[in-house]
This record gives sequence, C-alpha cells and structure tokens, in this order.
Amino acid sequence: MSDPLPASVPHAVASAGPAIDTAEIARLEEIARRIRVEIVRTVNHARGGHLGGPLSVTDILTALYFRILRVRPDDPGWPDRDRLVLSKGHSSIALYGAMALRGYFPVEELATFDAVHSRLQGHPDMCLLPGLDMSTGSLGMGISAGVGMALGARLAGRDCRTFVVLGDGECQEGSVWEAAMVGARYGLANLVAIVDHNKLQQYGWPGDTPEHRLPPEAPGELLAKWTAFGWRVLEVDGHAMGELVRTLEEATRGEGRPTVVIAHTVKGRGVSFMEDRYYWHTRLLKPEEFAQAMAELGEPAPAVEGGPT
Ligand SMILES: Cc1ncc(C[n+]2csc(CCOP(=O)(O)OP(=O)(O)O)c2C)c(N)n1
Ligand SMILES: [Mg+2]
Repeated sequence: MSDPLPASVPHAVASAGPAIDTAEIARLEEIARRIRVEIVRTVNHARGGHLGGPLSVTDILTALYFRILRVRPDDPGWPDRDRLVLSKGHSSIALYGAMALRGYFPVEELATFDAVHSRLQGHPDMCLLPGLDMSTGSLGMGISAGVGMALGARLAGRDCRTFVVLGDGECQEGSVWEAAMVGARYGLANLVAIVDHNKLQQYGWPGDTPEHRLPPEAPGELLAKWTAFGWRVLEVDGHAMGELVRTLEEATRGEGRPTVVIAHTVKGRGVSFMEDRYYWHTRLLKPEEFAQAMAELGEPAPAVEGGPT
C-alpha cells in the first residue's frame, strides 16, 4: 500500500491525546475493513457510484463514528448530538457504511444505494435519512453549513461539536475560504474541519503517473492556507488509526479557535489497483476486478457477483 504521509511534514503540530490501546485500534481497523467491503460490494451492485473518495475517507469516518462522535443512532434527532457534515458528498457510500455498522439502519439496506426510492441517495439527502445533518454533493458548501451549526450551538448554549469532512480538490472552492474566515472571526472552538488530503481529485492532469500530475494543491499549501486563515492546524496520516483518533481528540480541544485536521490519505485505499489512480474516482468494476478487490479486502466473493462488464 502507498504511504500517505510526506517524508517531511513542516509545521506539524503533535497530537497529545490520551493513549489508545492496540486492542481498540484493531477493533476500529476491523470496522474500517468491513466498511470498505460494503463500499465495493454496494457500488458494484448499484453499477454506479464513487470508489476512490469513499475508500480514502473510510478510516476518518470510522474514527469519528466509532470513537469521537457523541451520537445516539436510536435517537438521531437528539438535540445535543455532535454534528457531522460530509461536505465531499460524493463519498456518501462510506458514510452510509459507517452509519449502518453503527446501527442507524440495517446493513442490508445498503443494497438499495442510489435506487430511485432509496433513502441512500448517491449524494446524502437529509430529508430522506434520519441521522444526516446536511445534504451535500455540491462541493464547497458543507463548511458554511458547519459554521452555522457551530454558531447555533454556541448561541443555544449546547455543548455539542461540529465536524466537517472536506476533499482537497474541494478546497479549491472559494466558498470554503469565505466560511473559513467566518469560523476564525467568531473563534469557533467547537468546529473541526477534516481535509481528506489524497492529492487527487477527478481529473486535472495530462498523465496517469505522479510526475505528470497537477495535484489539487502544492505540498504544504493547505497547511499554509488554513494557518493564514486563522485556524489551528493539525496533520496526521489519515490511515493510521491510533494517530488519527488521538489527533481528532486533540482537535476537539479548540483553544479558542476552529481546528482543521489535514489527514494525508491515499485515494482508493485498500484495493491495490485503485490506490492513487484518479480514474477510480468513479468507474465500474469488471467481474474479475470485483473478485480481486473483495479478496484483497479479506472477503472473497464469487465472481458471478461482478455483474456485466
Ligand atoms: C461544485 C461542484 N463542482 C464539481 C463537482 C463534481 N465533482 C464531484 S467529486 C469531484 C472531485 C472532488 O475532488 P476531492 O474534493 O479531492 O475529492 P476526493 O479526492 O476525496 O474524491 C468533482 C469535481 C461537484 N460535485 N460539485
Ligand atoms: Mg482529493
């Protein structure tokens, strides 16, 4: 598997959260594996949807839903719950996988993904699925909603936190930075943004190899920008579960201003032929590819499930 963390990470702020033991890390890693299995199975079954982005953000959502977020899956409207906005809404299937395993709805319902009358639309629809705090899919919007939620929680005197997960390509949207300015202006210590920094978006370069790419941002650019916009910045390997949990815990200690976690990730993480390949952003699996992906994820499946080529 590719190593997501750059050899030299300048200005990284060390996380200082409490220890998380190896058994707990193993439990979370197994949940993340199961979510990745559901992502590949579900998108293959639907014959449509995204793969690279969901596999990239799986560990982040696992850490959030199974360790960080104060939520009640059996009471999704609980007013004091933490809010989660998946601003990179095209990765909805990873969110649905995490929510299903967390108990919001039956895992079997994932089979309805992207169907006309399903609650699990290709992009999250908060009017359909209890537990979703925001409808997303149009990139650049979620952080503004998150700023509003964090301001609202402060006004209401509620001790809940708001988490917003963004893509690194999404951070090219000007609206992200308008919201970032407002979040810093009002010192929203109850707001945490997490950037899934996989160095890829949908297209944007003439070649398939790293040396031919024009990545969404130059190395260090995201860190410099969020810092310049007044945010506290943490960096972490977005697939190293123990470090990820400790960094997210640290992020909630806002210290008077909002915090962003720049999570270095690999697009397509967990499936060798998808890793770091932009064209797996959204692409249909051939039966033999489906079989190989499931085998690599530790869940061999009969090739017949691969569907038409
Ligand atoms: C405003 C807007 N423009 C374009 C798109 C189409 N689109 C969907 S995903 C994507 C690439 C996003 O890249 P990134 O934010 O890096 O996400 P990831 O790499 O995590 O998939 C694009 C351009 C969109 N959904 N919304
Ligand atoms: Mg990206």
